[in-house]
Amino acid sequence: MSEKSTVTTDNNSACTDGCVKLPNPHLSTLDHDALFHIQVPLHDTDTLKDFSKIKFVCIGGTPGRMKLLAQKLARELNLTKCQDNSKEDNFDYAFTTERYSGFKVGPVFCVNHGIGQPSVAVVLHEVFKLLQAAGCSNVTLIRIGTCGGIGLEPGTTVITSGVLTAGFKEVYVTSALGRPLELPVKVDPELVREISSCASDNGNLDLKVKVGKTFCAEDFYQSQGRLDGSFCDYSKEDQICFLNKLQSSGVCNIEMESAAVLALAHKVQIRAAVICVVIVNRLKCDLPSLTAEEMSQIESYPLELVTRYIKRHFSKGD
Ligand code: R2B
Repeated sequence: MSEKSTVTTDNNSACTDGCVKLPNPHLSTLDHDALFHIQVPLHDTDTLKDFSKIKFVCIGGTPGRMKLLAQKLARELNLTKCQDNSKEDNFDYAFTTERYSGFKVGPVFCVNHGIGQPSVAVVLHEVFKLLQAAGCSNVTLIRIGTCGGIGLEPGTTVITSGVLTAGFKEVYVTSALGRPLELPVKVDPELVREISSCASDNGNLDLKVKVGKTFCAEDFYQSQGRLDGSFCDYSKEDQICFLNKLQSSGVCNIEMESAAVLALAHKVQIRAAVICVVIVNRLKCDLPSLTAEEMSQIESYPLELVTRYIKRHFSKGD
């Protein structure tokens, strides 16, 4: 293989019984292994037993949002071992490192991933290793987050039905051994349908949900066609042309992690989805202009949708 070549691999692990089985032959030969960034003990039998029942991993940018989700799930679904609902932090397990924070409530593990694909890739490698070590099976991964809308107003929740990255290709571009590596990004249409059907599950809050393609960018500024970064190498006309091209390609939102999440989950055969709420209509402006209250209201929509989805699963006795 030449140093310049781009490799596309789709050699997934074959796991027919739903158990998490990672496609890395080296793992079983290591003298010592640890989860360097999340620091959940990989060899503690009590911890692994506790994690063995995980069925949902929810990830999102900030520790605060993931903590809120874990608190909401604990409150509304009675999922924790500790039945004291008056306790705000009703978690079975929680960790905070310099990099990431995680909160486990019953069969749901909520973890923050920071900004961008490198950050989400690091935490996902470690979460996947934890799931395998704990002997988990039939796990669903859901990213919840915020995004820019293409012709969509703030408050619309987008469920990703396909991802385009730079070059308008449906691949996650990373690297291995100094060579570019392209991994296919796969969406699970059944999961998208299941999640979107939860939009009207609760009469109190009718969520405005749109299913559509996502553009996954490497950066918040130039990669997303903004004019307000510290430098900008293109004109306003170029920006309009890019945003129009996104729209004509069927893209309805822009964020920064979907390609890595869906490609890495596919690589280890974990079903996954991405749910992001629009905080700015990029066809109108670059900068979100919501008040703090509007922002926290809007940020709660993906949390509400994922809670309804998980609630449905447990009410079906899954
Ligand atoms: C949405 O919001 C973050 C940038 O502000 C990033 O993580 C994303 O995808």
